[in-house]
Amino acid sequence: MKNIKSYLILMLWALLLLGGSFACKKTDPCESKTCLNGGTCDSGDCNCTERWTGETCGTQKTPTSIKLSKLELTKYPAKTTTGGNWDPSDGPDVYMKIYKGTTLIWTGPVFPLPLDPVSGQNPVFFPATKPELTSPAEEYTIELWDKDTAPDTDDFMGGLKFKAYTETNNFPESLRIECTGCSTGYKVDLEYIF
Ligand SMILES: [Ca+2]
Repeated sequence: MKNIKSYLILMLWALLLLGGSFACKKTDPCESKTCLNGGTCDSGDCNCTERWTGETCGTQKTPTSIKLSKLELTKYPAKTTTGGNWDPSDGPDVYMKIYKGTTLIWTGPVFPLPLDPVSGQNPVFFPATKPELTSPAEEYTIELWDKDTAPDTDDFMGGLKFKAYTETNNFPESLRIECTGCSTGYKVDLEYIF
């Protein structure tokens, strides 16, 4: 009788140990989960960083707007379309404009010096009020103008259409708005706002 009791106690311990070991074998749901783009796993779910969403943080979140923090002029015409000088005595004094469709959304500061097209130096603008693209996935137009004094009106030097955002562009820090054969070119730094 005593042996049976000891046997039963032993069996009970064996069952408890077995049960315990099964409990320990419960796998971590994060072990088989990969969270992309800096996302972290918590109980099998990915916590994504600001810019990303989706099951594994692999889908871009569309920013609410994009600000242009730095605008570099990479190309501009030395002469007018008729071969004349922009200004009689020196190079053009330029500024940029940005349109959404036909609506002017931003006019930049005039570059402090007349441009010297042979210098090879790209004029760079750090606007106090940054242009803000409030519909980032839509098309905008950037234009270059030569400032003139009244009664002369400012001269259009060239412009390009651009999109600062696509669903798969991986959030570049800067964007080149350029094309072969175009009279003007731009490089802009992008700030994403969510
Ligand atoms: Ca001028």
